[in-house]
Amino acid sequence: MKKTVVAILCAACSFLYGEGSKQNIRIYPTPKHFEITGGVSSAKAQDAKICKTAGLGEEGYRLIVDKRVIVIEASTETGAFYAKQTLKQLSSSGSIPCCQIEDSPDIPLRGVVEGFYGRVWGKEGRFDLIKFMGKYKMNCLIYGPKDDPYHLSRWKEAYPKEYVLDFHCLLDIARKNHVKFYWAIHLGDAFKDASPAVRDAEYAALWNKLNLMYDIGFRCFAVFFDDYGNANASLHAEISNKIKREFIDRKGDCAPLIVCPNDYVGDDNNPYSKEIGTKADKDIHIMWTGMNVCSDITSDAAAKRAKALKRSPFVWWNWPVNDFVRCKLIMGRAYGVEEYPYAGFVSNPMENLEASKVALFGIADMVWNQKGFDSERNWRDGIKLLYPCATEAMLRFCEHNTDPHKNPEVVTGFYRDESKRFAEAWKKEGKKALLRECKGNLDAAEELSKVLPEKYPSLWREVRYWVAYFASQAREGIAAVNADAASYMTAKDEGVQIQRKQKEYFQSLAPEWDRRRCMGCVTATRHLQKAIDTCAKESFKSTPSVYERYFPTVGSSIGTIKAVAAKGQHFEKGESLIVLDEILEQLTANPGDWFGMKMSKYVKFNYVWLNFDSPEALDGGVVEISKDGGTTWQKAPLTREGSLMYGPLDAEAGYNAVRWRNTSNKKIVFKIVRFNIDVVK
Ligand code: 14T
Repeated sequence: MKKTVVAILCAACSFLYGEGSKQNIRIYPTPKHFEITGGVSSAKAQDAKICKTAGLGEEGYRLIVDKRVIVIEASTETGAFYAKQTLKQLSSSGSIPCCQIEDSPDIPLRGVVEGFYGRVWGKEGRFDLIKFMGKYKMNCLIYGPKDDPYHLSRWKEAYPKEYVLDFHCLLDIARKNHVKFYWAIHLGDAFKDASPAVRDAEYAALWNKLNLMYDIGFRCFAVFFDDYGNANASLHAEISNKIKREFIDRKGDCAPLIVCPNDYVGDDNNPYSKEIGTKADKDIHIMWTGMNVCSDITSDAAAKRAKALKRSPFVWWNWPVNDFVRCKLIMGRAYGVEEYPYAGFVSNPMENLEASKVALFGIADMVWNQKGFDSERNWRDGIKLLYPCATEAMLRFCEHNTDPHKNPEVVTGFYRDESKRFAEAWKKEGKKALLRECKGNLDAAEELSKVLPEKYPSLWREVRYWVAYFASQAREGIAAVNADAASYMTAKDEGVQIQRKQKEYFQSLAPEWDRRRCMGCVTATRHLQKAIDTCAKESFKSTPSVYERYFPTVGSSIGTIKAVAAKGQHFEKGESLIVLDEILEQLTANPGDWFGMKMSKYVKFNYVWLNFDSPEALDGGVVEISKDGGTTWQKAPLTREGSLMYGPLDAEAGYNAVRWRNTSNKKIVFKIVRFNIDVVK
C-alpha cells in the first residue's frame, strides 16, 4: 500500500516538477503571482476553505496551500471558481504542493466568437467548449455563426424548438462555468430603407426577436454589421444605442452590448470608425480585427483605434479561423498580440472545433496574463495537457499545420510560422533533412492513426483525413529523396484519393449551399511541400512520365525560354494560379516560334492572362489553347488591351495547355511581364 503511494507521489512530482525543479510547476492560464513554499499539503482539494474577501476584483482570487490547510480567498463566486480550477491543476497528479497564488485576469472579457462562415459547431461541441473555457478561465462565448439563418438572413424569425432546447442546455452549462453566453444578431442590410414606416416595422421585429431570446434565458447580447450592407455609421450607432437604451438598460439584468461594426479593420484614419466611436454610447463595446481581417494585433494600432472609437477596442481575432482556407488546419502556437488593455478579446476559431483547442489554449493564457505569456512553452504544454497519450506525434503534426495562406508563396499579410524547425534544417542539410523529417512525420501519422480514434475520437473525426494526407505526403517526400518513381507516383495518387475522400465526407455533412465551398485537405504547404517538390523535380527531371504527370511544364521553340525551363524554377504555384514570371530577359521569336505551359495531369484551367512589355509585340501573334496537352490547338477567345491579353474560358471544356505563337512573318522582340492561368477548383 505504502509503496504504491510513494510511486504515485514520485510520478506526480516528476510531472509537476519537470526535471525535479520546483519552479517547473505550471498552471494555465499562467497565474500572476505564484510562489512555491515547499513540501506537499496533507489537505485535500475538496476540503479547501473558501473565504469571501473584499478587494480581490471581479474574477481574482488568492490561494494558500500550506502543510495542513488550503484556503481560497475571493471577492466573487467567479473568483472562487477560478481558484478551484487552479487547485484542480495543482492536484492533478495526486499531491498538492504547498504554495501561494494571487491571481486575476488582464482582460475583462476573454473567449471565443463562433463567427465564421461554414458548418456550425452544434450543441455537443459548444457544450464541451464551454467546459474547456471554464477550465482555462475564459468567460465570454459569443454565438454568431454566419450560417445560422436565425442569426443572420432570417433574424426576424423565432428559433425552432430544437434550437431552444439546445440553448437552455448551453445557458445552463455556461452559468455553471462562469461563461457569459452572448447571443448575437446579425442585421445584415436591414434598416437600409429610411422611410419611417419601414423603420418602425424593422425595430418592432428587432424587439420581438430580442425578447424571444431574453425569454429563452439570454442576458448577454451582441449586434453584428460585418460583411453585409453599407458602412452607414450613423445608422449603426443609432441601432446600437437603441438596443442599449431601449432593451438592455430597460431589462436591467443584461450585460453591456457588444457591437461588431461594418468596418472592423484599421487604425484611426477612417470616417466610419470615428463616427460610430463618437455616436455610440460609451458603455457599448466595439469590435475590431486589427490592421487587417486576419492580422497581428499591435498595441500601437490598438491605441490609434481606441482614439477613433473613443474606447478601448474589443478584439475579434481572426485566428485560427480557416473559413477562407478550409483545406487547412491551423494548429500552431498563438503569437503576435501585443500587450494592451483591450476591452475584450475573442478568438474566431475553425469550424474544426476540437482542432481549434490548441489555439484556444494559447489564447486563454495570452489574455489572462499578457506579460507572463510564453508562446512556445504554452503551445508545447497545451498539446501535452490536451493530448497526453500522443504528445510527441501531435507536436509534430501541429507544427506542420499552421499556415492560413492560400498561396504558400505569399509571405506578407498574416504569415504564421510553419515547419520552422524543418525549414532551418533544409537550408543547412538539404535532402538529408527532408528524408529525416518525412520519416519522422510518417511515424507520427501512424502513431496518431492508432491512438486518436480510441483516445480522442472527436479530434480524430475532424483531423483523420489530414493525418492520412500527412502520411502520404511523407511517403511522397521519402520517394522523392530516393528518386523512386514508382513509390512517388503511388504516394501522390494516394494523396489525391485522400483529398477526394475528404471532399466526399465534407459534402456528406454539409448543407446544400455549402457543398461547393469544399477544397480537400493539405498539410505543411509552406516549407515541407515545397522542399518535396523541389527534390522531386530534381530527381525526376529526366523522367517525363513522372514529371509531366505532377508538374506543369514550360515548352518553347525559343532557346532562352528552353534554357530557363530546364532549370524548372519559374513556376509560382499557388492554389489556384500558375504563373510564369521569372523570365526577365529580352526574348526573340522568329516566325512560327512559340512558348507555352502544359499543366500536370490533374490540373485544368479557366482563365488566361498574358502580359508583354509592349503592345506591338502582341500584335504579331496569337494565344492558343489545347485540351489534349498540346496535340491540337485552337485560338483562345481573349480580350485585348494594349500589351495585355486576358479572359475567362469555359471551365467545363478541360483546357490543359496554353501557348503564344508568332503568326506573323517578322521577328518579334519582347519580354514576358507575366503569363498566368487560373486553375479550375
Ligand atoms: F466581423 C468580423 F470581425 C469578421 O471578421 N467577419 C468575417 C468573419 O465572419 C470571417 O470568419 C472572417 C474570416 O474569413 O472574416 C470576415 O469575413 C470576411 C472578410 C473578408 F475580408 C469575408 C470576406 C472577406 F473578403
